Amino acid sequence: MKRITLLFALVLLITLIGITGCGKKKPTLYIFNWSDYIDPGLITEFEDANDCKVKYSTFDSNENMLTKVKSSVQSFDIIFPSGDHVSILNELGLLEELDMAKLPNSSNLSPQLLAKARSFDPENKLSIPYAWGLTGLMYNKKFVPQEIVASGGWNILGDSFFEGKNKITMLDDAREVIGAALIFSGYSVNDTTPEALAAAHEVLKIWDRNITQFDSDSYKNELQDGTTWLAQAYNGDALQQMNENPDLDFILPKEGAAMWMDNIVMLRNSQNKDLAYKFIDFMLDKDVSKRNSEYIMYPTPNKAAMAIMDEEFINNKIINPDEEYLDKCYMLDYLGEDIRDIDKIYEDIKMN
Ligand code: SPD
Repeated sequence: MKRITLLFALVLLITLIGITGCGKKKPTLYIFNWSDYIDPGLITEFEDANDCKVKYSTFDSNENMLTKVKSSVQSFDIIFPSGDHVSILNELGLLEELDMAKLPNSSNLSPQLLAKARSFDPENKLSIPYAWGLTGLMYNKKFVPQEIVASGGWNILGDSFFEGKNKITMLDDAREVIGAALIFSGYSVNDTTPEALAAAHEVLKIWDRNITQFDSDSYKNELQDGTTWLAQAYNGDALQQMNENPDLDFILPKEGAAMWMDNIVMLRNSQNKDLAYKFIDFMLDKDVSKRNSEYIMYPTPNKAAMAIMDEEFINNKIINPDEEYLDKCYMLDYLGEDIRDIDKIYEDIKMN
């Protein structure tokens, strides 16, 4: 008799849960983005407004992102690759073609930056430009004397002041490392001719005497505590650190810099496409985009957001350098098979 009552209670409970929706699992959106690249308050706001859960994970290089995405294609709904990797993900057949009717806020995007994005997404239908930036050198003024950085060029990486000190890092990113050496040697970051790559290789052999590690994340803390004195760094990441520590500074090298645009894409295998569209459109809202840009310290391709941005942000020359400087910068383009030549040099430098 007791057993029948217990069974009855259980059935009643299950029925009640079904009717009231209590215990119903909230829809979950899986997002994979660069580290330190979103205002976390926005994620909470999106969750509250849409009664959903966001599972947010981060990566610190396009290469790591690609390895993870390839090995677990059903793990993410939305990811944030750089332009060249939008092409790579598309070649692998992993991207969902976006339905712009579901993204009304996409009209906020800058036509000029959409035109730039056509170099990796020819019809602007696979990716939504999210942020763009430049790569330069961040250093700690407590350890690096002004005369060492006074030249203002990439040659600082090879300065004899650093010899034997093990105090310089470069990004763990083949395109950025070889790109810096190419620019210093007078070539574009996309030049893969044998002469250009040979020149970059020779320069890197010299710089490598001072380089302790190739790393895209821990250098941020290491620059604070003096473990690292000078590091190749993304401009917005540098500004985030400089806000916390006045001893840190950043230069955009005089020869020019690599420029890149990161984007939001939806994976074809996404299990939550409606929610993914809602999230992308939320990030495209001009007020949300402004808040996010001011938090991450990178300029946004959202023209409507840029129009309402605080003066301080607009006038910051690390965020918004003059046209004259931008003319010396090169967007990291998709290189197809030629990437192998870049990877070969990068591996050689890392191994020796
Ligand atoms: N913390 C965010 C860094 C974003 C850098 N993205 C672009 C890298 C291109 N090599």
